[in-house]
Amino acid sequence: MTPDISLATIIADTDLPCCIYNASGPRCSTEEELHAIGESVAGAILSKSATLQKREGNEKPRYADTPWGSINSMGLPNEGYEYYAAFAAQASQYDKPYFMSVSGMSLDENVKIISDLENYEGIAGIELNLSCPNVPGKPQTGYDFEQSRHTLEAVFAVTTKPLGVKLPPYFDIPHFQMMADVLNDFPIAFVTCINSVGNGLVVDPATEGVLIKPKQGFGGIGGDFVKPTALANVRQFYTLLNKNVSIIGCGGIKSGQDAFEHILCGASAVQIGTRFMQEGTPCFERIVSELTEIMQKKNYRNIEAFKGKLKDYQS
Ligand code: RRO
Repeated sequence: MTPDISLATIIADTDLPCCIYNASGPRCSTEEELHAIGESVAGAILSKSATLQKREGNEKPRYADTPWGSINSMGLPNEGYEYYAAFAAQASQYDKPYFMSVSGMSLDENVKIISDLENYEGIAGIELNLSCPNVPGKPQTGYDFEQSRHTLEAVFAVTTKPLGVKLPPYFDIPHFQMMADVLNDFPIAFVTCINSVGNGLVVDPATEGVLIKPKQGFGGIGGDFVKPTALANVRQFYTLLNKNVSIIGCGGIKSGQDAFEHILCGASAVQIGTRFMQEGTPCFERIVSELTEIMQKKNYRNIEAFKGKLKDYQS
């Protein structure tokens, strides 16, 4: 990192040495994978979304790369929340915070997990996933505003830890306002925008078939095509939410320029999903150096210098 340029940020009242880290999902399911993130330049470690019990997830193949990104229908494979809660003790060896993603299969499950996490130290915050698109028969909570409110009432009643939410992408202006109205009634620490664009379909003309096995090939879309949607969601929630809520950008970030755009729209940190899956931990170092170079050229010494400062169209 260039000495006079800092990528440090603060999320959930915790210092991150670098504003770039992993999205929940790729390469963060096992201790080995979480340690690899700890050893990289990523500014935080975030776990795979955890359920009450260990889950195998959907049938394979359940992830595919495409020329523009990825499609997945993993179906929440994970080791169960106790495994990720126990990792907090090991994460303390790194000079960066550890966040846990939680995605219970029901409201009761979320309440049970989140109340039990009170017994663990070393978890800087909980990212409550309101947007898994891939469990057959389970709608995405974030698309049901009343259910989202009900969920937040229940989980905030049982936690003292900083809690943020991972949202699905919204596409209609009134929906941004409706979700912001819900979130602004709670002491939300951060909002991560966006999860994958749910239930896309990728067709292979050679085989005349789909790319992944679960759900007749339908799955969450990540990568290049989701960046404009991710930027729109970051911008909307940056504008609409209470000012003490940090926005974490996720979606289509594979270069320093992509990270720069997310921060301009209002992101205090950015997460890497598809590209981290494809490239592994070296992506963090590369994106850090690309972003640093952009900041150097523009004479920005820290991310506060341009965070949220997106300009309207100027003729
Ligand atoms: O495990 C998954 O299928 C998955 C989850 Br929980 C999520 O939140 N987003 C996604 O694209 N896949």
